[in-house]
Amino acid sequence: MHWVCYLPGTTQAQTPLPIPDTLSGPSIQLTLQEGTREFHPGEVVNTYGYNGDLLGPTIILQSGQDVTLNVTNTLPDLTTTHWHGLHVSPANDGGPHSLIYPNTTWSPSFTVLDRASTTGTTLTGMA
Ligand SMILES: [Cu+2]
Repeated sequence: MHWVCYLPGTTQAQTPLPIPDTLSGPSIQLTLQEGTREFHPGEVVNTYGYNGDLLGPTIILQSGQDVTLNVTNTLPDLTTTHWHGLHVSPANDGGPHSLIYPNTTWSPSFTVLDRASTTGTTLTGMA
């Protein structure tokens, strides 16, 4: 299936929208990786993504479940990942104090305390 974006006053876009995968369960693997993407025909740009060249999967967690998230950094520099919106301890939350060096894996493990919601955004950044 291809998703197509229409903008008012324009013709049909030629590039399908990327729809991220979903992941769930007690052990989740996220791999930060380099990639490329051709947003406009003939213009290939360098990208970063989780488990792909752009964006990352939607993670579905159940309140009360235990989860370990294995975040592997295959980028050429150190980075970090933060579970924006999750109720977790600082050691499991990520951010500037939890750097992930190249070719290493950060594995926070916790019980999900949050009630049902659709909020939360995973953030990453080059340090
Ligand atoms: Cu946050």
